[in-house]
Amino acid sequence: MERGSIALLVASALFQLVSGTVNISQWYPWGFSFRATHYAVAWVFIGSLAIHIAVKLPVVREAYLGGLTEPDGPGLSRRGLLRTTWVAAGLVVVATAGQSVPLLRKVSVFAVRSGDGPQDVPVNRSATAAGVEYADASTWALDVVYDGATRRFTRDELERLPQATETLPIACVEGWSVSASWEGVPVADLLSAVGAPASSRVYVSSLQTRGAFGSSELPPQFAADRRTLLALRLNGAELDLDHGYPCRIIAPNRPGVMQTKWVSRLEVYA
Ligand SMILES: Nc1nc2c(c(=O)[nH]1)N[C@H]1C(S)=C(S)[C@@H](COP(=O)(O)O)O[C@H]1N2
Ligand SMILES: [Mo]
Repeated sequence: MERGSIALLVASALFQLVSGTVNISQWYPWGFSFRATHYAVAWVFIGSLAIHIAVKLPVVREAYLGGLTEPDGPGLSRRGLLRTTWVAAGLVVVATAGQSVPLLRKVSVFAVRSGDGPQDVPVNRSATAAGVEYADASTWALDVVYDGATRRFTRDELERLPQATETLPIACVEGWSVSASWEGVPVADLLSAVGAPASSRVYVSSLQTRGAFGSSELPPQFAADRRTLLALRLNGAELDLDHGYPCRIIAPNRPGVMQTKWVSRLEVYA
């Protein structure tokens, strides 16, 4: 039991550390879902820790009742162990605190790096990384599908519709958030253009050909909210290709991962 629980404890801790670090650098050399696996292995870790503590309880009890004595022989002393723990914890703090402490940004190698993107907004995944090769306004068009019919909007047609401007953040689940001014067509207007009720569910898909997050769903309350835009412009200029040109979704109170870029199709379900 003891050996087994230690093996499990060490294996699961190493797995979490290595896969988590690799995930921070957005490198996925494996075939499984990072999130689901990381979550499941966290439970394995907690379970093996509980077993380990239970197995060691008699030793802990004995140490407390008999007083703490330094064990003889080779190995780390109690002081040495504590010192090592402090140093390790200090290194972890320095390696990550730059996320919140600007002074430490350069040395915090594990902190979230949003980088500097075009138009003063970081880029999470570039058009090249997403395999978007066909974002040309002369051939691109947006399909809005509702009740068996498809209405096609060219980029010019979208530009001629009444435009709205909203200040909304991109809030990435990886730990950065940047507010920006977005200009475009309220999704609610597109719904009424195809005769769909305001409280419809909208399935958004994009030109993306590689990787996750190429589509998302706008629940009815998001689709009906007039601040939810199909954005064409960002911070006063044409949307950059890496920010989702020809158009992208921007909605309030929505994780960045669902602010779908390079939108090509809206499927509306009443
Ligand atoms: N099609 C598509 N849209 C996407 C993504 C993506 O990978 N593909 N990434 C999302 C994520 S995780 C974030 S945080 C935002 C970032 O938008 P930005 O790159 O314009 O800052 O876009 C979202 N939209
Ligand atoms: Mo994100």
